[in-house]
Amino acid sequence: MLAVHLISFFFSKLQEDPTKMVDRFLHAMRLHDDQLIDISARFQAEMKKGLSAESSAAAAVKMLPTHVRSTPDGSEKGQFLALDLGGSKFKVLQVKVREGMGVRKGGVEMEEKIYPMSKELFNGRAPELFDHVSESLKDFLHVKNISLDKKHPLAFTFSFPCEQTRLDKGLLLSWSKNCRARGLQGKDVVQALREAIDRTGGMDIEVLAMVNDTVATMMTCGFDDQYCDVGLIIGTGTNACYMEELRHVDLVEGDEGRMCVNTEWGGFGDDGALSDYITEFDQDVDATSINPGKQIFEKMVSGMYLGELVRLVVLKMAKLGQLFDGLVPDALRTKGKITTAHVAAMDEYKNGLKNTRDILVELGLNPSQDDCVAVQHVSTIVSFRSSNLVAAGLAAILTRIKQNRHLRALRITVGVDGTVYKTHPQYAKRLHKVVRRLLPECQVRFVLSDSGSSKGAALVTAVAQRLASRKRQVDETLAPFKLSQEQLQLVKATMRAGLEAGLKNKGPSAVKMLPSYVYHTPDGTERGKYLALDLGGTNFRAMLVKFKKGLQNNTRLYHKIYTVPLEIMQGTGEELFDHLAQYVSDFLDYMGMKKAHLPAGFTFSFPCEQTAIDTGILVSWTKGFKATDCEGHDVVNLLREAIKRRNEYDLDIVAVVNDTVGTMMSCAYEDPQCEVGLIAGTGSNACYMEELKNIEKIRQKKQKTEGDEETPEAVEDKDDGSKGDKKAETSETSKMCINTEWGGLGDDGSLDDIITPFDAEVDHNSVNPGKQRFEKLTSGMYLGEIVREVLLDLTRGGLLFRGRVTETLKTPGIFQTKYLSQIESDRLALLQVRSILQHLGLDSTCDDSIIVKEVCGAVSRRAAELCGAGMAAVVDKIRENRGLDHLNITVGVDGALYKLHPHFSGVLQETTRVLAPQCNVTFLPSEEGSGKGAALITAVARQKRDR
Ligand code: 0WK
Ligand code: 0WK
Ligand code: BGC
Ligand code: BGC
Repeated sequence: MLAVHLISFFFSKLQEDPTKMVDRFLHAMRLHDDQLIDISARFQAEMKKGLSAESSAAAAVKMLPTHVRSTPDGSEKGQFLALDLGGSKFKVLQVKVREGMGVRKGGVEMEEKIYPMSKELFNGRAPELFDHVSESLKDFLHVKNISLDKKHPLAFTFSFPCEQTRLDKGLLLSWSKNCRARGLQGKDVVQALREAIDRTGGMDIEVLAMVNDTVATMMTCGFDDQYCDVGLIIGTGTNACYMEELRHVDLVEGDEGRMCVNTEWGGFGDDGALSDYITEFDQDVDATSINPGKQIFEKMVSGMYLGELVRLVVLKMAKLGQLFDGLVPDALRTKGKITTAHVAAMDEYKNGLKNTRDILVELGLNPSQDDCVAVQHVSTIVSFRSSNLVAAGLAAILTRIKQNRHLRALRITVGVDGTVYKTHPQYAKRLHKVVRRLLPECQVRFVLSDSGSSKGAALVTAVAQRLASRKRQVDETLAPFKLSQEQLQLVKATMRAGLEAGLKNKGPSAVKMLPSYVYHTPDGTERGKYLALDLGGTNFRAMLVKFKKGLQNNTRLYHKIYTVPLEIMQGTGEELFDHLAQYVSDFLDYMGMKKAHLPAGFTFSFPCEQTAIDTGILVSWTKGFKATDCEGHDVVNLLREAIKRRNEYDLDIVAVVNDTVGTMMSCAYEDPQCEVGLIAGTGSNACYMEELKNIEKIRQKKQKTEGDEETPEAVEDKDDGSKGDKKAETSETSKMCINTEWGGLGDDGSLDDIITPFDAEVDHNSVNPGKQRFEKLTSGMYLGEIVREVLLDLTRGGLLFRGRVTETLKTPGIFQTKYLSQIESDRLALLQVRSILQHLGLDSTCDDSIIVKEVCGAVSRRAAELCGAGMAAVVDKIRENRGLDHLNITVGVDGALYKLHPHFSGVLQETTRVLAPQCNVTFLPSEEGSGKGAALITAVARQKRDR
């Protein structure tokens, strides 16, 4: 006998180290980093498939939208009931979030009771299963003495794959783990619960939200950690969710913000994507499961299967005589005899080996030390593979989040729950280590959900309630900006009345309708070299324009832009014009034409009363200008005097034009049908060719002067040198361009019904309160301010920026209109919106950014619609002037708002089309600004003057 022991001991010494034997036997399960990286890459590909509308239906990794759009932000509160079904335990809970007695400040109070959930119920019919759930709920209300009469909001954690169209509706796609109750697949689980609650009766429950346990776990951990954007379950089943950019979730409308996606990664490999990693043991586990071919990844990872995997491996090794001298007791042949709890026990650091012996003895074996070492090592390898696979899956998710957020390094927290992760000592540590090894550039924190997922489910419900109430309040705030067709029709009519009134009376009218003394659009005969000076909204521009012989657009332009400092815009008139004269001097130096004595056209984008082409009495400053001693003065003289004061060059200022007129002329040079000019920039204004006979103030003036002698102009008009047709033309020189100055519409209160308190505030804080009301609803100078006022109001209401009214937000002019254009561009993910807000010193959440974008959209849309209504009034007037049923006309347009804002021009055009259906209006953006137009007018005026 001793001899036998010596031989077997010697043999065993000869025999190799049992762990080496197991390593070889299970080499397919021992995954190296490059394999994990490969699996991670495959999983990333699967995620993309699941997210894209084309391939999601067939995707193995379902990537289910959860309609949870944000993680907790600290404002959730309320009392909720919660059901937690699908994990190893079925729980009913009451969750008090920051509310109710004894809840420590900012804390959450929870009461829970676990109710048995028998196999029969899981394998029976769904209605019975849900009856048991609702009866347990009713029992819980009794036990916890919670009133049955009060309406209770309920959060439902249901840990199976559901296709959700909204938070409180989800169709069960398929059962998993150990449940397969009949009659629920493809049906709405929330409806099934509501029906069961009605069947049980005697309680008033409002099921507000259904969430997957991964989502609830993420929210639970997100309560204390704002970086928690991933939820992970490694329990009976396994799964993960994370906050994905909504624009990547094809199956959900909108591309603003984020949405939590339940990956259902348990299905990874169901399409064969993991076939080269599937071992025979995995195939056996799958073949004997209730859902063969399904949840392949889950069956390699989760607690429901780890024990079985170990059993099958040990069984095979025993059969091959590598263990227990080939003894194979029945217990070892019996499914489920080795549980995951056994695997955890065997894998324990200190007592693992002892536990292994106890477990094997329990199975009716008498294991040798090596057997125990070998079996323990099998458990280690099986659990190690599980944590490695989870690490590969997590690495894929975290890499995707990093890419989504364009970050080089990602700081993130993963909220975790599940018996395997919680009770399997080595598991968590191994997982953390491998994830950090696979993603060295990521700072990953793992937080164990200490109280199950229901806190999270309650928070989802609280968030749902908060988001719903906030959306309602934001919509209420923005409703006055949403103009109805009727209101826009009314604005059109009001504008029309303003045009008519302005043409009629000599005195002040809201829409000033200022004659420009430009009688016709260019005819291509213009020749020569001209200097065009352009004082617009934000800049002063000097331009040299040359018109040469031969084909149409033969113009050469050289220009230079100068920024007019605020203190000059609001200083003295003398300083302002000295500055302009200095800019001109700099430009002539730059062009080497100081001695040229050029003819110049002066685009002056402010309302000027003109009595001739080269005079313009400034009526009133607009757009933030308020230089003194200018209003009521002839701006041409002010410039001439400034040039004289410099006494280093001379200009022949032949014409002064409004930028709308300059823009119309510039565009008419390209398209003769252009008879309207529109500026949608810092300011807002339009001009158009009006019938002379309708311009009463001209006629009146003419009649008055004609009364006492023949007026030179009239004579002048008669012959402007171009013989023949010119002669003909003068007789029917029937039109003159009118600078409407429509910015003043509403100065007489005619727009008060659509002016909101925010508009009133902007007007109040402007340098010209009560003036330019239409402009203050439509132009770039003010849109940013309107948005800021709305954001202030929403923040004061606690709906934005966590209710924190920062100095930044109170700073006028901080929200420049260019930000609107940036924020509203479709290409721009909300991230960039956030960085713009960050840049403005406004720390915002995703939801905040959504609201900011919505406010910008509402304000800019209204501006475009109002301009469209104004333009409809102008073109319809021209059509009626000419007694036409249908008018084809072109509008020359310029201005940063029209040219740079992503939606403004489209909404303006659409509104004009709808409100002036008998006009076919082409909008032609002017290429080179109004300078060319000014030069054209100067060319015509000089021809006439010098003839
Ligand atoms: C506890 C959570 C529950 C989840 C479970 C998963 O409260 O929602 O389903 O963890 O772990 P398991 O119980 O399946 O091990
Ligand atoms: C460019 C024109 C200029 C006009 C300006 C308006 O050349 O005359 O004043 O557009 O646009 P803003 O600069 O105000 O956006
Ligand atoms: C289910 C998931 C669930 C996971 C963890 C899986 O079997 O399909 O919905 O999140 O188990 O409980
Ligand atoms: C001025 C107009 C100008 C418009 C666009 C308004 O503030 O009153 O003269 O055309 O801005 O620049």
